[in-house]
Amino acid sequence: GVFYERYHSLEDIYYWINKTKQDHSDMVKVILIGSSSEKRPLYVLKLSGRRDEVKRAMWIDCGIHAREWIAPAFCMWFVNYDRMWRKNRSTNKDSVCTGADLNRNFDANWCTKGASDNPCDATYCGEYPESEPETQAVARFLRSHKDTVKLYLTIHSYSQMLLFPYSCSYDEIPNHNELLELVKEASAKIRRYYRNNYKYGPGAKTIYLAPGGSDDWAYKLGIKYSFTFELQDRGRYGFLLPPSFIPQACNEALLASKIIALHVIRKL
Ligand code: 0X9
Ligand code: ZN
Repeated sequence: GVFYERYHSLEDIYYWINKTKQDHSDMVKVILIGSSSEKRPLYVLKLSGRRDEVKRAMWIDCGIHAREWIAPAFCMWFVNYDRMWRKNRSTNKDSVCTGADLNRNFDANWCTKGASDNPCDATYCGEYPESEPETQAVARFLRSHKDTVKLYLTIHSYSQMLLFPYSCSYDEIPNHNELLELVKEASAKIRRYYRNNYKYGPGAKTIYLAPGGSDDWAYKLGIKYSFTFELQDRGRYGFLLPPSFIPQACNEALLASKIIALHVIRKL
């Protein structure tokens, strides 16, 4: 955002430190380490993985020399550069925060409970349904092919779950039992073949209420077989799944895809 392309007053920087801590309380800690000759607080911003492992650390200070303004600008830039990004990269008007959650931007009970209307939040729903170019592109394509697309799969990670609509409400879909049986069978096969557990069920009940998702939107569009797969793992590595896990994670998803696709073909 444009905020990081400017120099800021000390007062602004204090505000920014506090805001960063609040918005990323799982990764950012603020430590008071002393005060300046003019008695202003000196803070350390401690960044860590979500599990807050204290094994190896790196120190950066910026602005030991007061006139070197680019130095503190770099420290802020560095902190803002977060590789565990979730959202897209759109700029939000009236906010310094970037991005909307594309899986909250579809037109399915858009921006109700389970999504946020605050551009700084990870589940920001966007300005209006399909406000984001990525959402729009997918939605347009599927709308224009809705009679041919019989099965919709969307792949996420992590938590090992096979989900179907709805996530945008607790309502049961008309073919609830059929889809439940399907994901149950898929989960059982994964357990048998790969000795790995996948939870399954409708999104809202199985994981959480989350409106504006692509699976619910696709279902409402008329695609009666619509699923979200949450792949490996269950939290040990989380989003940072080591490459050596790729083959099994993909084979598990492949097995589930096959079972579901075969069922859909039989039903055509
Ligand atoms: O919250 C999400 O968008 C998905 N979980 S994730 O951890 N990959 O972010 C779950 C999506 C379930 N389906 C819908 N919310 N429609
Ligand atoms: Zn996801």
